[in-house]
Amino acid sequence: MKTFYSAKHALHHPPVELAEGAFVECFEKPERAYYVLQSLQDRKIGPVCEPESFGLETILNTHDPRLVEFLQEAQQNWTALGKAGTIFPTVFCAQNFNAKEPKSFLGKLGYFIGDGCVPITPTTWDAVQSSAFVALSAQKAMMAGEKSVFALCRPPGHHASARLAAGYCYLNNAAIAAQAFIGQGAKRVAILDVDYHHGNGTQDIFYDRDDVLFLSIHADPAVDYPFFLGYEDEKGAGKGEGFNINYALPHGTEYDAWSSALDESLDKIRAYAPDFVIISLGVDTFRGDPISKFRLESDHFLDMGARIAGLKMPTMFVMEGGYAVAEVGLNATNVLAGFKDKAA
Ligand code: Q9C
Ligand code: ZN
Repeated sequence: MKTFYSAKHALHHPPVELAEGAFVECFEKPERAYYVLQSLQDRKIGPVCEPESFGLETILNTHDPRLVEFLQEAQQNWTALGKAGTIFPTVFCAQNFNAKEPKSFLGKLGYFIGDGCVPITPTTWDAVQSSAFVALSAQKAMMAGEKSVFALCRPPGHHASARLAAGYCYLNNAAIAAQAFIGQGAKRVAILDVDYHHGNGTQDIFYDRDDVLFLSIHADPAVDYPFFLGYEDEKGAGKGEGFNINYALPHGTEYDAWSSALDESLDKIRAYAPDFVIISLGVDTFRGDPISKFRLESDHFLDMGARIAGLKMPTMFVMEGGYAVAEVGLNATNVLAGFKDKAA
């Protein structure tokens, strides 16, 4: 299985994030990707390839051009205000999508950023763009006939919606790839999000569509991030009704219950018969994860990969969360190795 990876992810390494009322060291840090890369090289998962560059339109097919422009120009606007250091908003428009875009950059920060978990530094955009290019390069390889590919994206993407960055995510890599598949002639794409957190950005992007089936297995939003979306009664709207499926599980969930939701998800994907499957691969369901409360063991990720391979469908993995840095490599590559062994 080919992996796409760019060292440019390390250009995004803010000193702090805002978590529960305090500035703390970022959980989403470059070491995460280094450990995953190291582990998949040690275990010979397959060749590691550099991504190529793509035109901005590949991103604008999914994202509001104003978000992209905001991210590109944030640093110069911040500097123009006489400010230095990492950019954080202090106002938010509370996900009110009827809100008007303000003229003031300080207001725009709250318009385009959903929470205190998406710090912006002078080199954040370069890393964010390269992460999207990693996903698009993997998508292109799939389109050229690869049966499975791993996009080692960093920063992650699934909390970013068309116009809003949030939860360590700036652009939605999995959604950008799904849109590219559709744009290049795929009739149906399924996105299965196994990250601990609900993929609220991805859900939002495809909520009214039937050409992208979105399924997410995650912590109950009543008690965990992203808090405002991810309930099981969110089933899609209009043409998209029935094409959004959420499994909201309680804190403390073990693999037994988690894998039942996985099996149900895989049955729904089989019934949908997509041309391509995208796995939003977060491994923050691991019991040792510092910000999560599920109880998966490292070996369970092998079984997860094997069950996904049981679909026997072209499958692209896109890295999302996973913050137990010492084990993130083992856990992520266990999914890929479990998939590979079963698919072989
Ligand atoms: N005490 C992803 O896994 N809340 N994003 C952090 C820390 C934000 C997670 C709170 C969690 C965002 C891609
Ligand atoms: Zn997560």
